[in-house]
Amino acid sequence: MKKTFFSIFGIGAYLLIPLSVSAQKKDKKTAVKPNVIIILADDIGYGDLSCNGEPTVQTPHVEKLAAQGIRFTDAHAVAATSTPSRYSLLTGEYAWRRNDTGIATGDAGMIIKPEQTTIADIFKNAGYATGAIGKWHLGLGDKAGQQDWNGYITPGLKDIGFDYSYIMAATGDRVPCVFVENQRIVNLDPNDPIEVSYEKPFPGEPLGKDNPDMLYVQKPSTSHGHDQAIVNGISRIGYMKGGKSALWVDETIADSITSHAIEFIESNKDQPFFLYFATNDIHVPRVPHPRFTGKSGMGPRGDAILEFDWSVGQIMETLEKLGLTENTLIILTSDNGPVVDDGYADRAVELLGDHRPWGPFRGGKYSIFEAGTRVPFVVSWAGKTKEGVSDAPVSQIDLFASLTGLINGEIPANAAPDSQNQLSTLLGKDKKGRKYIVEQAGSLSISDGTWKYIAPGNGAAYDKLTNTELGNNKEPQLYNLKQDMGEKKNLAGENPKKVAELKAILEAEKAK
Ligand code: NG6
Ligand code: CA
Repeated sequence: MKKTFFSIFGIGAYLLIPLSVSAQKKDKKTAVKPNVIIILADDIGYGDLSCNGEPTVQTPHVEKLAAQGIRFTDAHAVAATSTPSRYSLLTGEYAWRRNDTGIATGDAGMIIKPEQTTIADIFKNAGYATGAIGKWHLGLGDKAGQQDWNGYITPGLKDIGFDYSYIMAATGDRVPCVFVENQRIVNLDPNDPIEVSYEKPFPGEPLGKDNPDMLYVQKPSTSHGHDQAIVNGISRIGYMKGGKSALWVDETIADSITSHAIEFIESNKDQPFFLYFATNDIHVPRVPHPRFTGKSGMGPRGDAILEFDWSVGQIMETLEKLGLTENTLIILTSDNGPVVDDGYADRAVELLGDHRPWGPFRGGKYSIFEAGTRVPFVVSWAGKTKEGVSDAPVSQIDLFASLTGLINGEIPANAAPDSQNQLSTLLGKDKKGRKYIVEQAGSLSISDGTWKYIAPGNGAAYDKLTNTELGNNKEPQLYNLKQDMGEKKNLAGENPKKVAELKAILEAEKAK
């Protein structure tokens, strides 16, 4: 038989069989578009996740994700606060190119304009289902204070590439304290319309600053700011009235957004999807579900980290259950560095113990020192990413072009001007990374992975309320991050050449 087979078809046919099988497999492989999930934490610092070497709070789900992917040690958010950071991630444009991307109020108009291209547009144009779930903080509607909160809020996320959205308009500490699903407030009773203002209080509505007795004892009361509308016994930034049936319950925010993320994944399991999952954890007010209360030994801040880890575990478990793990790329990161007291008396400072939310770095949220933007960053795609740790300089600004590269999408002219395709570094194929990382807080800085130059600025050097070294200085600063990752020794005086070189590159970047 064997002889006949070879004599009739020859060696070519012998090869043909395995060849055609593998060609088929390959076709199938290239036809399958990977799902992409960006998990964006809020205010989680480099040292807050146990995968980064701080053993004080255990985050096993993130550890598992990191163990099956790549953990980056020199990864940056573009800015040290939420709005500019998120703007940059979603548009691929440095937020500092615009002057309206500072921390947004809860009634800000939509900062990303419908005519702009977002990373969600790229996915949508490539045939993906797209969803944004969780914290938004990039404004809604046309103009500040002009939204139709009781009707269809437009423009909204549908106009910038997200087919589905289930969001908090701004932050947990800003009104309106409601979920907005596909541009309508969830559970709103038309007989109890909601009103929102950032200008003046509504007569008759109690405010935190005059009614400390109304703030629940078991929930954090304010330590600075946050003394306006009282919602669920917690006073917030901004004024609101009505909408009682629509108010979120702080303890179940994580449950609510996580279950919506799971539903989104389940309902799109048979087609490629892009999910932007932005947690409320661990932004203030930190009010995790009672099942996490007391579990970290560090009070609500530590408990909120555990809740974040739980959400990550839920997403991973869902993918596993649906058999999607191997076809889903997950990027886990944070919008900016950590802060301990961010305005609520939740005992975070007192209970911190040995925990270092900022890891080995200086500064924190709001700061131009490293901890402001050097954030946790894990890229995980089971079987596709090379497992390990990478010290390549990477930035969230590059997610736009890199993910476009991943799905063979197209970036229209003028879109994502600052984003570079860094896919091979992100997938662990090389450790090149970005030549320069630009960071934004009070001023701008630029780093090549070794040298970091901080442009002089007039801002305060220190913020007493949050106990943060902001890093601003009227003099230029230069640090050697390889030898001095804690940015203790300003070498600008002894290395004027390096200062001039990095300054020129930063100036050229600004002039683009
Ligand atoms: C600050 C708030 C802070 C936080 C931050 C934005 C006060 C006193 N402080 O103005 O609590 O909300 O804005 O944080 O109001 S971010 O992570 O969304 O950028
Ligand atoms: Ca933040």
